[in-house]
Amino acid sequence: MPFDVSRIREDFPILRQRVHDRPLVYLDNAATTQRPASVIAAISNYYSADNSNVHRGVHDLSERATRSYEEARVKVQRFLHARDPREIVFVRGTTEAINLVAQSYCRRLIQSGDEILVSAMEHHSNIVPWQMISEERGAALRVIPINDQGEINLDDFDKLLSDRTRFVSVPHVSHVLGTVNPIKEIVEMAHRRNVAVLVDGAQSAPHLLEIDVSDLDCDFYAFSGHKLYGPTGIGVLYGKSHLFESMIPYQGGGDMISSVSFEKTIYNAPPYKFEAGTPNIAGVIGLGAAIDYLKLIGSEAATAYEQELLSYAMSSLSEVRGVRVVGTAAKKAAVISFVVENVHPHDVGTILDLEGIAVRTGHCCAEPLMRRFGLTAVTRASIAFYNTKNEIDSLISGLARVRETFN
Ligand code: C6P
Repeated sequence: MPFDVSRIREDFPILRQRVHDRPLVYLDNAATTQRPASVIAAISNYYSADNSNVHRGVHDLSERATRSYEEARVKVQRFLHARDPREIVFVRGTTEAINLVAQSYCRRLIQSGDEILVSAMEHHSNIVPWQMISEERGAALRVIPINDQGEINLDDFDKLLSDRTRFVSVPHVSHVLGTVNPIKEIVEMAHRRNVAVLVDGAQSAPHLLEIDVSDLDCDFYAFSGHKLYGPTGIGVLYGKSHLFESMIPYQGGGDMISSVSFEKTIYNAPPYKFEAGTPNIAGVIGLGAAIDYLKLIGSEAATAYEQELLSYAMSSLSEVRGVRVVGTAAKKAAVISFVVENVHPHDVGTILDLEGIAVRTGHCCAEPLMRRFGLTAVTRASIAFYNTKNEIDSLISGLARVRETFN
């Protein structure tokens, strides 16, 4: 059955609006996606009917809230193909998930002279937490290079792996280049040296939609709810049970303990020992609703449709004079960064905005990657399954307007 995008668009109320008197063309999905009405309703229903704290009350409202919260954990477990719901920790987003691993796993592990490997295509969230730990522990951050298409060469990765390597953290999908990285191979190679791997899934969860952490065999996997058609302020850290068991939490507070005295605290079991304080209950429930929605529309059809839009956009862009795409990997998700000759990306973004088209411009939280390509900024159009070929055509016409303005 063909993917019925007009039908899908009806599920997203925000897409019906006009911006600067033009129909909104939302192509900033890598920054954050829009939410279907069912996610908005789930949050509203929770606050209207069940709002209460979780894991704390014996009253009915608290039990309902707890049930919905824990059901959402199971939905995430199934979405990621994790073995056990206890391998799912709720956090604020990918950034907090990475910081949790840096502080609770790596801090004790890393010694002076050790090395942590990241790639040249990282988001700042997958650089800075490792730099902080490296500086504190006297370790070094090493960078896996990428080629001009924006791909990791596994031989280069192999050369960097050594007896000093203690940890590897790489993105599944690049938020600037769209590259889909060979995670399974990277994990296999790191594991041969007993090195654990974190996968930054901020962009893969929304674009690949089928994530199988058991098959990838990664040790940690992080993603953000707001990029997966869910709420902001909620995200997920998957971790293998034996690792979560061995880790010491870096945030203390309510709900993460099994007993407290002034002399000693005994921590709760995972995942609760990493969820100190009242969590984002509405966010968790909204994320569960987003996963339900993705199941309903069929992730295979949605990703196939997105790939079709990607090919259409790439070939349309190749015909616009003066436009150069940055990131042309053989395996690519629907994220397209480009530069327009002699026009600053902020000017491109402003002119497109006047046409009702939302894109991201700037360094995209990837300054080292910009430098790798000799740039300071790009324009990025990132596609979701609710976008259309007509919207890609609008982008192309908008770029023609950019060229006219600056010629
Ligand atoms: N990228 C973008 O416009 P948070 O902010 O915690 O939800 O996600 C951080 C993050 C980590 N890794 C990757 C690969 C990402 O793309 C992001 C967020 C957005 O590209 C906002 S900067």
